[in-house]
Amino acid sequence: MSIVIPAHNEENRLPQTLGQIFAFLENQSYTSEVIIVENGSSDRTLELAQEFTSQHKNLIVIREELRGKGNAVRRGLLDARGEYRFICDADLSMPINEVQKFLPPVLNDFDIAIGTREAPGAIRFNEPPYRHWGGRAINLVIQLLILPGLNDTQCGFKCFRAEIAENLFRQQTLTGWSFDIELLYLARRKRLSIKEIPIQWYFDADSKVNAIRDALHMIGDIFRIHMNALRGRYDPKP
Ligand SMILES: Nc1nc2c(ncn2[C@@H]2O[C@H](COP(=O)(O)OP(=O)(O)O)[C@@H](O)[C@H]2O)c(=O)[nH]1
Ligand SMILES: [Mg+2]
Repeated sequence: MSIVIPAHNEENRLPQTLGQIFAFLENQSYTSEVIIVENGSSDRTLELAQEFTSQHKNLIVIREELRGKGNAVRRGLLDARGEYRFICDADLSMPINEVQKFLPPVLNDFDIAIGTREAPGAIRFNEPPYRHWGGRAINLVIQLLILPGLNDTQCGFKCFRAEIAENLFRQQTLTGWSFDIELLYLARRKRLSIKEIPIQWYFDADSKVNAIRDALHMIGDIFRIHMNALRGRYDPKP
């Protein structure tokens, strides 16, 4: 398995996350790698990540020149070698044990498994109401225009089978926070199976999301995907 962590100014949150991930992986029967993709940080995220490589041979640290979470995730998922490729936010806002719900033998026969904070069985801890209702409003627009039926496209924990990742991420055009919406839209068009996995999720006040600016940008991106689709930009090349 590959665990891909996009990291931007994460010097405070990354050490604990890496400690928990490696402790978990050491007890698993499968082989694994962890890929940190850093871009645009103004703190010591890159140096700190590189220091960890001396203790962990299966840790790869990448500096991506292009900005944005979407660019970082694409780079990591395409460089990864795992049969299963798991995107994981640097704050590990989901207990690492939950990863097992995204993998065989617990989960079988899927192309993409996405963490959801909205399905029955999910638990959200400490999320402020403004963030929750802001997220719900954006999800409404996403469902109306692009992805009916998916209640949480933005959760930072998603697992792709290798060939699905290779296929989808090459078609990605969005570079920022909304990249998940485009990927899931592409997946729907290809009739891939998307499984929603209810998770435990802990809100972290140290979020990199700027509620107003990023929400407006996401609304713009949602319309961009909608227009791209109408213009046939996602159609298979002849
Ligand atoms: N590499 C990279 N990672 C980013 C960028 N923007 C956000 N991230 C990462 O995206 C993840 C989610 O960010 P977070 O602040 O936890 O967002 P929230 O959980 O939605 O509040 C974290 O791992 C961030 O470091 C970026 O521009 N580049
Ligand atoms: Mg977070």
